[in-house]
This record gives sequence, C-alpha cells and structure tokens, in this order.
Amino acid sequence: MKTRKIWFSIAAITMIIIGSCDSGHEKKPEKKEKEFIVHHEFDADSAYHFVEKQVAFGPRVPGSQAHENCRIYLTAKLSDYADKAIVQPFKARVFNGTIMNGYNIIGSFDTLNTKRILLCAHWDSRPFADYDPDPEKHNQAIDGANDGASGVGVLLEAARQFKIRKPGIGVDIIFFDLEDYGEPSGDQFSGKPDTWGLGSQYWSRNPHKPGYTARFGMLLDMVGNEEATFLMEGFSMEYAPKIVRKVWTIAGRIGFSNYFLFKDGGYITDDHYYINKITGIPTINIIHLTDKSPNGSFFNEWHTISDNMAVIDRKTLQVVGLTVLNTVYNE
Ligand code: AHN
Ligand code: ZN
Repeated sequence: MKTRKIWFSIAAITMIIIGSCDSGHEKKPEKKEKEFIVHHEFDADSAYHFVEKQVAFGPRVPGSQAHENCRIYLTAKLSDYADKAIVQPFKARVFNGTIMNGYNIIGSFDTLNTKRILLCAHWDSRPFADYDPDPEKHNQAIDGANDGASGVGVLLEAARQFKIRKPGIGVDIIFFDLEDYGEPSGDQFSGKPDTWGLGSQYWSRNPHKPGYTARFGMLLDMVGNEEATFLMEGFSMEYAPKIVRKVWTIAGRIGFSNYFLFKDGGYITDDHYYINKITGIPTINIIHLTDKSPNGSFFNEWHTISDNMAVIDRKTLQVVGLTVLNTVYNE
C-alpha cells in the first residue's frame, strides 16, 4: 500500500511540474503584443489657433514684452489642461556674454505615475533672421510660426486631448525657452559650442523634480510646413534608435508614411541632444528635414522673416499630433 501511495505522489508531482512548464511557455510576457488602438481625435483647427495665438504676440524674443505675454498665455493654457503646471525660471549666459532670464513652462499629467513620457518643443523665437535672403533683415526678429510655435501648438492641442481622454501613463509637456538664441552666422562667427538649447540645458541639469526620469522623450521642432518630411535625425538615431523606429512605425500604421520617411537625416544640435547627453532619457527629434532646401537641411523659410503664419499647414499639424497621441495612448 505504501509504495502505491508514493507512486501516486510521484505521478502527481510530475504532472504539476509538466503542467507548470507548459503554462510557463504560453505566458512569456515579451510575446504578448498589446493590441494597438487607433486614436482619431486631434483638432487641427485648434492646433492652428494655438500657433496663431503665439505668433500674434509678436516675436517671442527673450526679454521682450511679447515674450512675457506669451509666457503668461502658455502657462494659463497648460494650467487649464494639465493636472499641474509650473514655470521654471533660470538665468543663462548667451553667446555674446549677456546673462538673460529664461522660463521653461511645464505641464504634468498623472503626476504620481512613475511611468512617464516627456513631450517638448521650444517656445522662444529667434532674435535674428540671419538666413534671410535680404541682408538688411538679418537683425530682425522672426515670427517663428514654424520654428517654435508649431511644436508648441501641436502639444497644446495634445494637452487639450489629454484632459478629455487621460493618457494612462504620466506625461510631462515642457516648453523650453532660449532654444533659438544661438550665435548668429556671419562675419564674427566664433563657432562657440552649446549656444543653442539653453533652456533644455538648464532643465537637463536641474529637472523640475529631483531624479526625474521618463521612458522616452519626443521633441517637436518645425512641424507645421505643408508636406513636411520627417527624416530620422542623427542624434535621435544615436541615442534612441528604438524610439525612432517605434514612432515612425506608428506613423505609418495610421497612414502617414509620406511624412515620416525611413531615411537618415543629418545631425541637429537641438534640445533633444542635451536631454540625451545630460539626463540619459532617450529622446527623439521629430523635425522637418529635407535635402531640397537652399538652406541645407531645413525648410525654405528657416531663420528668415518669412517664417510666419503663411507657412503653417493644418494637415501637417494633424499628422504630427496624431502620431504623438497614438504613441502615448498605446504605450
Ligand atoms: C543648429 O542649427 C546648430 N541648430 C538648430 C536648432 C534649431 C534652431 N532648432 C530650431 N531653430
Ligand atoms: Zn530656429
């Protein structure tokens, strides 16, 4: 009798082991693909309106009244849409040695969630039209409708959407200041490094929350031109190749493969470069790059006084907005 009992026990244990091995195979977590749900809501007119509002203040050159008025406007909008909004003031030495006041504007959703995504754009506009075809205009400030306001406009509309439908993950939207105060090209060009992205350099060294981190970041720059092409920018591919491929794949999946091209672009020293280098958060740049422009890799009106509302196209704002929203909602 005893031996029969032992035999039963051995058989039972063996069955349990085989059984658990089997279910272990089926439950391999990396094999379980999350179902992709397409998010359709993004109001292009609303995004366009947010771009228009910024441009209407006049060039948002740091130190100017327009800059201050726009800061108040953007802070109010983020306070309205996000769970928490703050302004991070800082001082930075610009290329000519002057110390200037800058303000990063930050809106956070689901503030206690430790899983986070960072979305960013720069809100200042360039004080010099140093690439204008007319040399007389090289010292004029630009509207920066595309270079600056477009990315902020798309993210404000994204914020408005996040208030309607919660992202399901923590999100921080940062509008960086003093991105575009880089040393102007010209006769006395010294080639000083790191004169661009002063707001992102400051934030990367002094994040709004100590020890802040995120799964990944997406920077939007020049996302408003008609039929814009988003090439795979060099630093993004160096620091965050998986995120580039993830986002480009999502863009293709929702019908925007004509905009997001699986084609290498050049290396652009932009806010994402400092975020990657200083914080280690893998961050990509969704930036209009082309090889057709007379200005090299940027859009035709880049750093000219013609970077105004006339270059903004609702469809492109929509394409970028939906790509960003679908990436966030499916994370
Ligand atoms: C350089 O041209 C080195 N960086 C460009 C970054 C930029 C300027 N983004 C918008 N305006
Ligand atoms: Zn610029």
